[in-house]
Amino acid sequence: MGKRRSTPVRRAAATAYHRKIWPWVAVVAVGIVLLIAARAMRSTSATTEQSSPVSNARAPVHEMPASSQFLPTVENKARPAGPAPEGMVWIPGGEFSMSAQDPPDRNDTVGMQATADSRPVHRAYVDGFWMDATEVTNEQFARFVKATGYVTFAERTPRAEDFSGAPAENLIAGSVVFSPPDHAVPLNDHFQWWSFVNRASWRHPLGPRSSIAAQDRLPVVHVAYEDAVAYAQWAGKRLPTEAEWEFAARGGLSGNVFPWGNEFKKNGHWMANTHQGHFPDRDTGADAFTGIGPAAQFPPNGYGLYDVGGNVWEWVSDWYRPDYYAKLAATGIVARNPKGPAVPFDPDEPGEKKRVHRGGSFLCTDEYCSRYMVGTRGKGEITTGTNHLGFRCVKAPAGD
Ligand SMILES: [Ca+2]
Ligand SMILES: [Ca+2]
Repeated sequence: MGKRRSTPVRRAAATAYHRKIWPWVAVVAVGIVLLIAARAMRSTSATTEQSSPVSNARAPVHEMPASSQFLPTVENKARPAGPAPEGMVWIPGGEFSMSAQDPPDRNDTVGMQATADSRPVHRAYVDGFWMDATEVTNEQFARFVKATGYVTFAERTPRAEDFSGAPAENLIAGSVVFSPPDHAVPLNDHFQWWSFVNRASWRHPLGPRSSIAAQDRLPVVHVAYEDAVAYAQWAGKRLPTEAEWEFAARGGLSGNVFPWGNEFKKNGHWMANTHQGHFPDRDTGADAFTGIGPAAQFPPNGYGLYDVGGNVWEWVSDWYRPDYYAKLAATGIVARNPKGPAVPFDPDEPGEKKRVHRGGSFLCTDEYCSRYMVGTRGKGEITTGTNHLGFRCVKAPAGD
């Protein structure tokens, strides 16, 4: 594993990433309380949330329901003519209830504060679109790079003229890598398992001695937001909005904790690549994958999407603000094709420009990060890639 040396900007990026998860870490320090809280939420959800049959009726756009509870997803009926673009599935769009479930009897730090910025439940509408069935893979990204000569953010060596005063030895390319200790560590020190690694990149996910040989089907990682946008533009696609991503991830259901329902293991079967064992030092791989896994190894959701829970986090195009949902709800009308706030703001790090991440990763566990829960949100500084962050694309139907 590479040494932890970084340029100011890379160090800032790495620090931003670390600080991003700081609130979670702080909460984990009282792990037993969190476990109880998370399980209580799931138990509550399992008994109060209802999966709803999908309607074919087009949703009228109307005033926001007064209820803060989840209401049925109402899909659009129209579907574009012709075959699906390669590797994509049709997401009908429509009206749905967005966010993580508000516990009915409290407004606390349920599930690692997983729902603190995804409240309240509010109604949104999105038009239909095509979506990549899987996270963008190494094979797909390699084709893009071969065709364009694109160099990702993590691969670029910072220029001295951009960082006056920075020692030359600190002007190095690299990215943030999960580097777990071989023993249990306190969960309040994320530097125990995250490191800035010199020359880590999508080609070398764990550092310069690693490679992606024979890993064509693994999702590409270490992509900054601009890298994901560049790929999408080359492919004739774009990144999804957060609302599009959540509509798609819910698969036509409403109010479920996970993309597949309310039970983490459906009929006893693993449904996503997450982390089992003691975090961060021991991933047992009980779900068949220790660390990252190839795309599409678990059942798809109701729309045919794989890995919308777990494996790698996914960039979406919305800027991050923790109060965005509250502002939408306060308008009193259904949010129509919401695209996020005009400017980013994270009170934890006011100077950072962050966009939203969704879906959790192979590092998420109910004792540390439970954001494979479908309504929950993540966030990340836009130049910071890691080896558990990727993306997938969407595309408007022909004629739109
Ligand atoms: Ca796993
Ligand atoms: Ca994912």
